[in-house]
Amino acid sequence: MKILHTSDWHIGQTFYDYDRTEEHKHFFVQLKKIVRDEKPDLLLVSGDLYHTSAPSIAAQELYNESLLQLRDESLAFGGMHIILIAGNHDSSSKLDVDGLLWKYFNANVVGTIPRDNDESLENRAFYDSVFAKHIIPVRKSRENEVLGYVVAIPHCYPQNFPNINPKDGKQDRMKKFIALLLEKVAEINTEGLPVILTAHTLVTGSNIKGHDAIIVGGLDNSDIGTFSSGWDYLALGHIHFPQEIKGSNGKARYSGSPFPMNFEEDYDHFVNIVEIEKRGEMPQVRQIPIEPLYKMETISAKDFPEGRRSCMDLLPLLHNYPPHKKAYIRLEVRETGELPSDYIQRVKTALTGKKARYCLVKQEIPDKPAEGEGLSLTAAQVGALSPREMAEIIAPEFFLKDGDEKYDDKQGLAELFDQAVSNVTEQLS
Ligand SMILES: [Mn+2]
Repeated sequence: MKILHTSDWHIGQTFYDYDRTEEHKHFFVQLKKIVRDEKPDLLLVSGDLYHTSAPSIAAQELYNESLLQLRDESLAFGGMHIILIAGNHDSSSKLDVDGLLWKYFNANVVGTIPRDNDESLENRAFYDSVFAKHIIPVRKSRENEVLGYVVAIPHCYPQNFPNINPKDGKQDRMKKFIALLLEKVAEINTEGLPVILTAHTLVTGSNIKGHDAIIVGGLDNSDIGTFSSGWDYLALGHIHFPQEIKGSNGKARYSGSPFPMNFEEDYDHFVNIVEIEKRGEMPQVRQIPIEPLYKMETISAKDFPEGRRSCMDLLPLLHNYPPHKKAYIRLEVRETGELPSDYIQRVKTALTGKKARYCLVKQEIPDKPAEGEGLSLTAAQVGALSPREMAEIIAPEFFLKDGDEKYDDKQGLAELFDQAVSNVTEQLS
């Protein structure tokens, strides 16, 4: 079985007010060519299809059109199965509704995980519906033979997984749910076909390069042991940096997002081609690079060899910026005080007529002030801070006093803060 694994498309993202539709289209042109060249049996998308839970009409149109075109492309070589799961950015219930129609195009969209008042194993009807939704036999077309199985686990907070044993803690719920699905697959997979597990989650110990600590922080980490055994490839989504999970022997991987979603993601991006013939065989994995339409470019005063230079010294670099180069531009300046009031205007003027898109100026944050001195941040500095960075500056300033043992646990405080932000984000989403 040949699988094209990708994730974290984030269709409909706007970046500093710039619409990214053109960039997504550029990605889908490349993805269609990969489908044409590689002829996969399965296109597997591990969550964050959309950037927001209420995507615009234009974003939904691009999603529908692209999936239909990918499917049409596959008809030339006998078809391919398409399987998509919800990520934390998606509206899982909305994806379920759309999925009612997609199944007629040999595409399974797995949004929510069913729940019931009685989730004990005696409730056979409930678990039959769970197995029917989350265990997907892979077929090139709806009439074809089964080539393998996908166990699909959409994004779900650990406490919201079915409660097989009411005494279980929240992390155990997820682990037992996945183990139950894999046991069921083992029972029906009498021919020894390959088994693929897909999930949208943070696996403990993965490289979170490019992600805000808040988004991936908190307590919702899953140890690789959470995914039990009985699968040949674990197709992960959520982390945008492509990588294999340590301790998985190369069998568990984040494909990564197809192009950068922020300035920290200016590394190479890929989709994965995975080949597995039989249950228990090592998957053969190849990464196929995706060329971004716009690059992420940080122009920094730190790059001057002479050290500290004025923000004004960056302006000639912008004037000389190649006019046809497509890039998002972030400036990093070393000034800790107020910038000249016309600075942003001068930056924009320097880029006039060029393809480059100005995004922001990131100012260096001043060192902790001496005792008695107040902390002062400019508006630009505040705007460039993440909630966690803000808390780290504010907390010692207002709440922590020397020798105050109760609040001296920095790590503990940071975790509490992450948890609070994650709770709020959950309520808002
Ligand atoms: Mn994502």
